[in-house]
Amino acid sequence: MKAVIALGANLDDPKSALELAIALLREATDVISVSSFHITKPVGGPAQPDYLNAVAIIDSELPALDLLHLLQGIEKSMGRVRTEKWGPRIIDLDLISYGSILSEAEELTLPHPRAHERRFVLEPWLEIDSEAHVLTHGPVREILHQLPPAK
Ligand code: A4P
Ligand code: MG
Repeated sequence: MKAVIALGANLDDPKSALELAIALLREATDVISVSSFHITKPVGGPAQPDYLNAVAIIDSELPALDLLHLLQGIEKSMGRVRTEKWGPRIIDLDLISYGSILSEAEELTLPHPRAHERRFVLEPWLEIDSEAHVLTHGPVREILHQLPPAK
């Protein structure tokens, strides 16, 4: 099943962090494609450095929660410490969508509840999948047209 994963980093050396996270994903799953790295302004949270964001599409047969735990294991192995909500981070791996699974559980909401409002997710995703869709909100190309321009 196809999974869309958003990667973000804005501490230390974000480029190396994204590269390492992708290498670890390749060890654990079948990575189909990876977008370029986009420099983005932080959305929400405290004053913090710009982010480097990317999206990867992988193929996986894992149950959804196992896939989430795999992503969290990669974050942990890279030294991510959870402090402030939306605060700066060494690496963030979010599961944006997984096949056609719909979930409203707090531990794993699918599609990711904020993906459709975030250019830093939608733009790299569209770059590697021109047909990208957010199950609950429609084609990424159209959602992007309706979002306010990046600040
Ligand atoms: N969780 C529920 N659904 C999911 C899902 N689909 N994928 C739960 C991943 N996790 C999911 O996540 C908090 C909880 O969400 C977890 O316990 C998990 O079970 P977290 O990674 O611990 O905390 P977080 O990342 O700080 O929170 P959250 O809500 O994921 O933050 P966001 O919404 O990802 O925002 N600006 C720019 N330019 N670029 C960024 O990458 N990122 C954020 C973080 C804010 N601003 C940003 C960026
Ligand atoms: Mg997260």
